[in-house]
Amino acid sequence: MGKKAFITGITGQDGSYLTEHLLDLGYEVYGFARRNSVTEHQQTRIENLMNNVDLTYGDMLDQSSIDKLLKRVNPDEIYNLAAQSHVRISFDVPQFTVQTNALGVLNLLESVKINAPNAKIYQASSSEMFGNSRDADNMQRETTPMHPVSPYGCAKLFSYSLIRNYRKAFKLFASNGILFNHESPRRGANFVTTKIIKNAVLISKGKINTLELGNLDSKRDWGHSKDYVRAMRLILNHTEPDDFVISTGETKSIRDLCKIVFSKLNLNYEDHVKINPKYVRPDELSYLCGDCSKSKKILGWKPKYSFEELVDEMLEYFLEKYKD
Ligand code: NAP
Ligand code: G4F
Repeated sequence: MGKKAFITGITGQDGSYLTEHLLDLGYEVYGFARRNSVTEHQQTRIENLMNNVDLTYGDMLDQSSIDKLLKRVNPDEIYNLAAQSHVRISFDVPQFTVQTNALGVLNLLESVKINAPNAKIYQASSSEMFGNSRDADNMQRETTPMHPVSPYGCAKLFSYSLIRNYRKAFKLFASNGILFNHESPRRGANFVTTKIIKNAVLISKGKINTLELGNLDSKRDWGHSKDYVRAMRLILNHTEPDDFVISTGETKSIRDLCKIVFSKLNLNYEDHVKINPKYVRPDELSYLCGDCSKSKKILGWKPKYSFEELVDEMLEYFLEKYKD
């Protein structure tokens, strides 16, 4: 019988790719879905997998739902991907963000301690935890100080610390993946990559004329979600629990991304992109570029997708979607 994996956040971008990856490897996959008034919305990304996963209603804020699943399944591996994952929105709903992204992880760890103490736990930690901190070589790595600049980043830093604390204090196999931005055609519509690529395609088809954005000068290290979910499994299958940066080591500004995407569609971004202060954040993380040497050396992980291939895949997806 294959290993049993419990994925929180299974309906999200990473949850859907991780499910496909684990099913391919022969795992049994269990997941939580939250109640949504439009049920179909909950399952859009995993529609094709519904016959192969065990999906139950649950929420990180409802510890009884976590307890029930862990008692019933006793999973070998737990991937905690559930989060209010939008940084800008964490300024609008800071309490919900902190409850889910921080206290939700505490709920999970407490439940694991009692109901499944031998399960290995992966925590979806984030490069947003670094804030505007970087090493002398302009990169962030596992040892770089963390000074988050958003409620999202603060909550993720709390959870990151809790994972390390429970690892040491209670001997849980609990690991952090410190993942830099990763994207795909399944990325939510209000993250900057999808927002730029989808709207540039709509502009190229004459359906709209303008794209409103916030800060064009921040820089991000963008990889592909498919590569990053492979890393999650490697992290849990390493001999000991530890913390790992997953990144590409390349960085580009939002302006660079606009230029690249619009020019692929034979457009000039300056004719269409307008700044709307509503998309500028109260505080901003201006630069990310991750050094993943530790993951390369210890896990043997490296990304397969280039930035160019990521952009092309997302462009093809939206060109096909809006072809008529
Ligand atoms: P995503 O697409 O926004 O997915 C988030 C998932 O969490 C969704 O399934 C969502 O369910 C679920 N969720 C939200 N609140 C919940 C709650 N209270 N209880 C249970 N489930 C809840 O995010 P993603 O891009 O896949 O990211 C996965 C994880 O990695 C997140 O923790 C994110 O913070 C972290 N991360 C992401 C990146 C990145 O660049 N993508 C980088 C570093 C870290 P609904 O479908 O019901 O909303
Ligand atoms: O695409 P973003 O919203 O991603 P952000 O804030 O970097 O967060 C993502 O990556 C984190 C890892 O570093 C994850 F932990 C987190 O869950 C999420 O997946 O914004 C990227 C950049 C920012 O500097 C933002 O200010 O794009 C800038 N930006 C400019 N105009 C915009 C916009 N971002 C969004 N979402 N929308 C805009 O109109």
